Parts: sequence; structure tokens; C-alpha cells
Amino acid sequence: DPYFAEPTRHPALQINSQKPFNAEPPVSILTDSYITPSAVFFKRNHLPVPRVVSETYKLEIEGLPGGAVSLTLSELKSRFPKHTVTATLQCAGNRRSDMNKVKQVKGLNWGIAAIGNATWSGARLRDVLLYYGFGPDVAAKARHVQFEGLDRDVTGTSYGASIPLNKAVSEEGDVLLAYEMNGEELPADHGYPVRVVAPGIVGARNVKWLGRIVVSDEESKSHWQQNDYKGFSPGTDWDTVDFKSAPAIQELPIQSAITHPAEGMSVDSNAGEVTVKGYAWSGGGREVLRVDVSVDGGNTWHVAKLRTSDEHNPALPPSPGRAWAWKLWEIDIPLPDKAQELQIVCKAVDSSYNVQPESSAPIWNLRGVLSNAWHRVKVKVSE
Ligand code: MTE
Ligand code: MO
Repeated sequence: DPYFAEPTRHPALQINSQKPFNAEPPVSILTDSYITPSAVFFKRNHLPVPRVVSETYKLEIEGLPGGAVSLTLSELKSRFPKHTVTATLQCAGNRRSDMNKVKQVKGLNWGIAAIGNATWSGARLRDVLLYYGFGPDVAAKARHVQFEGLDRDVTGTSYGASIPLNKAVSEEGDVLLAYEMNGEELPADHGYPVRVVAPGIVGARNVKWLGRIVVSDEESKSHWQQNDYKGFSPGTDWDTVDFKSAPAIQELPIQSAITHPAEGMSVDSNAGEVTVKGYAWSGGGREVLRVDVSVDGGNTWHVAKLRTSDEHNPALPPSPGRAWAWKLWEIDIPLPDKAQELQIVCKAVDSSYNVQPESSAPIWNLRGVLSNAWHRVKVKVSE
């Protein structure tokens, strides 16, 4: 059984697929804390979890002057300063279930919790590449940094992805070869012993169980870079789709969702108001400026209070273009007179004034990625 090395998992996780393991936390706990506990952080595996022994682990690096190099885990930890970044990771398929309501798409039926916010620590990819000879000669030719996982399919092909070279070597890119998540060594499901954390970039490029880095003039040749994780027109179907015609998703668009109240809950009319909570985040380090919330389906709007940290874990204010972490938000909204039902809606605005689209139909695509329409929750008002 290729799934012999699967770790035990938190029983609260809602499982989308067992083999490979894909699960998200219940929405009711997703925004309980600013930092998502690793045990309930969503898990998105395309292949069996590989068993990696830290003592024999080697990270290979190719495409730099000097030829191929290989370094051990202790070399990675001792040779390079440890950096810590709080960054949100979101799967391209987060909220895919909303697109499925428009028309069936292919993919795991994620709810709104294929997203999480963690503190990641490790070596900066930039430092590692510079140490092994990255410089103007390489920059003149290379355009991408490819990553290969140690997880393999039955044919021996490993998971792979790439990011633009600029992101990888930029001082402001904050790309890590992370060996810690939330202050502990990486859990097996999240890439033990080393994973890529490319803040602001779609989950799929944050390669886990990292085995090889290749600096190249080409993108990763992997299925997931070439023939998946791309956006298309709502008019494109599986008979007409040409995966070469669209670029691989890197930065994700503005996103927000409501985590409280839950769909179908009742709100007490005597309370006079309803508390609405959720998360908001945008890709590319764009900061969330504002979250607008409505309880009447979008006729009238209120501005939510934004939260950028837990009190015990204060975050530095983001420098422009490096807002890697989500903002949790909350607002108390007066109940409209005689309302029997509330149609709660949220939408966020990022620092480029990008907004979420009103509905899913115009952004529907056959893989159900980039699902970021206004999030809507219906609740009853009870006497
Ligand atoms: N890396 C490897 N090696 N194998 C994988 O299946 N899944 C990717 C990415 N990195 C994957 C991987 C996808 S699609 C996502 S969304 C994130 O990991 C999920 O990271 P997480 O499981 O730590 O939440
Ligand atoms: Mo993903």
C-alpha cells in the first residue's frame, strides 16, 4: 500500500478524500484564532505522504554555476539564518463548492476552509540560491525556480511546481524553505522535513516534502503546473480546453468569507443585532483594506473591524506589498425591522482596489479554481 506512511489526523477534520488525504477544518472553528493550529490546518495531498527520514534527507539544487549540490537538513538549518513569516496558504480550489452550484466542475468539493494562516520558519530561498552561486549570469538566462516533492505516483513521478525567479530571489518575496510550522517541526501532512512557503502565491506552488530545486529558463514540466491550476472562460469546456493557452496561477485574487453565523442558524430577534465574523486575504502581498458586510443581500452595507493578530502573538504591521497574512474581521449589525430571514453577504477590497465579483456564474471555470464571489449565508430570525 503506497499509503503506508499516512500520519494520524485530527478527528474534527472534514474529509474530502481519504487517499490521497484531503480535508478542511469545520467552518465553526476556522477563525477561532488568528494562527490556525497545524492539526486542523487544511490538508491537500495529491499523492501518498512520503516517509522522509531527517538523518538521510538531502535537498538537491540544480541550475547554478558550480553544478548540482546537495545539502542535509542540519546544513540547511545551520548555514542560513532562520526567518519567520506569518503567511496565509490558500488552495486554488477553496470555495469550489460555490462553483459546483452553478454547474458541475471537476475537483474536490472544498467549502470555505481550504485556507489557513500559520507562522513558518526556515531558510530564505534567496539566501540559499545566493550561497550556491546565483548571480547576474544566472539571472540573465533563468526565469523560474522549479520544485520537486519527494511524494511520487505509481509511475514514480513526483509532485512538482515552479514560481517566477523574481519572486524566489527578491528580498521582499519572503520565500522560505520552511522546516517549522507554528514553532514546531513541520507535521508530516504539511511537508516534513522541508517545504516551500511562497507567501502570496497559490497553495499548489508551496511544494511539500521538498527534494529538489531547479533554477531554469522553463517552468516546471509537472502536470500540476502545465495541465491544471489554470483559469479559463466560463465558455470553455473539457472538449475545447487548451491548457497551453492560459498561464499557471501564481498570485491569487482577493478573497473573503463568512465563518459565523453558519448557514441555517437562527438569530434571536430580541438580541437586536447579529455578530458576523470571517476572514479576508489577497494574493501577491496585497493588503486587505476593507470588508463590507450586508445582512439584506447587498442592499445596505456596513464596514467590518479588521484584526491582524492574536494579542499573544502580535504581528508587525505589514510593509507595503508584503501583507502575506489574512485579516480576521467582525461586526455587530442591527437587525432590520421585522426581518424574518437575513441574507448575510461579505466582500473585501485589497490595496489595489480589487474587489470580489458579485456571483460565481461569470467566473465559473471547468476546474472550479479562483472561486471568490461574494460569500452569502442565509439565517432565520426567531422570536
Ligand atoms: N506539495 C507536494 N509535494 N505534494 C502535494 O500534493 N499539494 C499542493 C501544495 N504542495 C502538494 C504540495 C497544494 S495543491 C496545496 S493547496 C498545498 O500544498 C496545501 O498545503 P497544506 O496541505 O500544507 O495545507
Ligand atoms: Mo491546492
